[in-house]
Amino acid sequence: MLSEEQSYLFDTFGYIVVPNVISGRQVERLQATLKQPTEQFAPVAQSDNPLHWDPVWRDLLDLPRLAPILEALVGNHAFRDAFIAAKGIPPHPTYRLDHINVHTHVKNGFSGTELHGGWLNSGGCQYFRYHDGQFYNGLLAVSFELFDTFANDGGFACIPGTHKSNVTMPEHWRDLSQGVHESISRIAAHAGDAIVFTEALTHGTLPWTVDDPRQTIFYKFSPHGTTWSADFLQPNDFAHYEDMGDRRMAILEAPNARYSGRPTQWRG
Ligand SMILES: O=C(O)CCC(=O)C(=O)O
Repeated sequence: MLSEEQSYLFDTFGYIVVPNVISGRQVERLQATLKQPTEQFAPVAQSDNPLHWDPVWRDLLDLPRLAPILEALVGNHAFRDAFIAAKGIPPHPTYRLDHINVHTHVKNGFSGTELHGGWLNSGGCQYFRYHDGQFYNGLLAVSFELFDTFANDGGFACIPGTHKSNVTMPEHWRDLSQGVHESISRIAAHAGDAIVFTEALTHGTLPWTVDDPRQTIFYKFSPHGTTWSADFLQPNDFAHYEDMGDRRMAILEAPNARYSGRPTQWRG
């Protein structure tokens, strides 16, 4: 569930900052076990996926403070309600992990990225919708800052409200290395906080102008039946880890409608 404030802010701005989602000890463990930056371009071998690096990376799949927020923003509300009505208990998470990005390249002198986001160029998978009291998001990013980003007034930049915009952004605002227009918000966060934003929002990375480090881990979640990434994880690659319960395995299931009798169930 989202609180009343979170619901209002996410609907209005397209993002929320959730404080203290991971503990100081987890932040230290993530810093200590981070092996390499990862992106989809060029693709990282599945055997090098961060979920293999240390149990703490698998803990991020299903955090107690985040799971209800993901269910409210990405989950399949109709499926969940029907399951509860029939069985009296909630189903496993009705959303999936799409991909993970690990960013370590933002250092003093980093000039910033281009603003991007929205559904137009995504083939439809980066949508935002609100209908009948429920949120629907095609790709939801959760960014975990491993260091405070207050030093640089934020690393994450966005234009709040653009997840619902109808008019194209002035093109000369796009390249943040050429200047950051005053309408672009700088979103600061403490280590351990999570910035939760819809990829329907126009967003990017600010120029980084201080010596303080920035390391950010992005876990991006989709509805169970859709995908952004072409590189689906195989749940059975993780089944041998003792910490991988059914909830975490469900989050790794490849995109499908989750119909009964499907051949892709995580435990054979
Ligand atoms: O640096 C950031 O926080 C923004 C990253 C970004 O643009 C993205 O994940 O799509």
